[in-house]
Amino acid sequence: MAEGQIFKIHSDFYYVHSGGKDFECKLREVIKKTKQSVFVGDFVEFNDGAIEKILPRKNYIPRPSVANIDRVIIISAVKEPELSFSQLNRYISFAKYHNIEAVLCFNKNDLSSDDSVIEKVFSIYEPLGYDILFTSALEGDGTDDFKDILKGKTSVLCGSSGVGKSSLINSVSGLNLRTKEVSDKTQRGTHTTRHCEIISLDENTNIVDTPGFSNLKFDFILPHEVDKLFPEIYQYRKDCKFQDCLHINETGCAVKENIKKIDETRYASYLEFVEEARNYKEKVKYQGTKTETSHKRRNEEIAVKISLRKRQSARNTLKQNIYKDIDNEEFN
Ligand SMILES: Nc1nc2c(ncn2[C@@H]2O[C@H](COP(=O)(O)OP(=O)(O)O)[C@@H](O)[C@H]2O)c(=O)[nH]1
Ligand SMILES: [Mg+2]
Ligand SMILES: [Zn+2]
Repeated sequence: MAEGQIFKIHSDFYYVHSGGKDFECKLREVIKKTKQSVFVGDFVEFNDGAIEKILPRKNYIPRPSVANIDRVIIISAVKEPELSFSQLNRYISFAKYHNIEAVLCFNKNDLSSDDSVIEKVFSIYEPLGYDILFTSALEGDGTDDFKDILKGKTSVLCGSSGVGKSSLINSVSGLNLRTKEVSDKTQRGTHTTRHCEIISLDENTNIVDTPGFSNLKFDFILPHEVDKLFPEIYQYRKDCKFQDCLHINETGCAVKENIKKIDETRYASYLEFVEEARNYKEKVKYQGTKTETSHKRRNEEIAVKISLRKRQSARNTLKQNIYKDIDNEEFN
């Protein structure tokens, strides 16, 4: 039995990297029967072109799904597109939720001569403990640091379209990923991202090429759990008068008492995510109610039973979504 890591999945085929070689594998029936999910990045035991066992995961990100990541590198552009702190906080909180270390990279530094952006970025994110990098894929500034950051790890790059993810990868890898400027004609044969795939830069350094994390919404977490994603807010929570305080306008809220110490854009993001989490809570509640009314006309007694079961399962889903894959003690 050999051990290896899945680097690509294509319909029924699983491509496993092991001992410097690549193997095309299928899943053994036993694994199919368990309905276990199998992700790019999973370490597996395989034999004769058949995967026998999926080894425990360190972590994973869903949609697009990829497992066993060392870090997420969040790429923003300082300009074109304009730097969005809201989007940045979204990625940061997402990585935190999945208990994955994040590094912040600000690309297209050649387009800005405005040091206030740099200062603002450092003043907000350095105290939170993030590694911060300013780069220009175009001019090659900071790309050595970018290369160093990747070294010896498996990194997922995320960031909005057009910030320069492909350009950065190209600048340090000798790969030729498609960038926006390439015309339609020449795109053929170059790399386009539809599925997650692990690209190996050397034996210990991998980047995961993903189709992107568009429409990331905090619709899988309860409103009063959102503060755990913001350490600078969470530190005050124990002093709030109410245990389920959302730190919005409750009396005796220690967060509001210390609001001047919290960056405005961070707090704005916190409120935004709480709102999304609220919508989710409502949606789950509504699913339960709807079932109840539609069954009422037929049989009052059955209806109540069904709706209760439905509600319970909705609640379970809610809980599962929250506690799924969280190794972080803070969340348990
Ligand atoms: N000025 C400048 N343009 C860049 C830089 N990096 C990428 N670009 C340009 O930004 C556009 C989007 O880059 P791309 O790598 O495709 O972004 P992606 O969508 O994040 O993969 C392309 O036209 C690149 O040439 C940079 O550091 N400076
Ligand atoms: Mg790209
Ligand atoms: Zn509070």
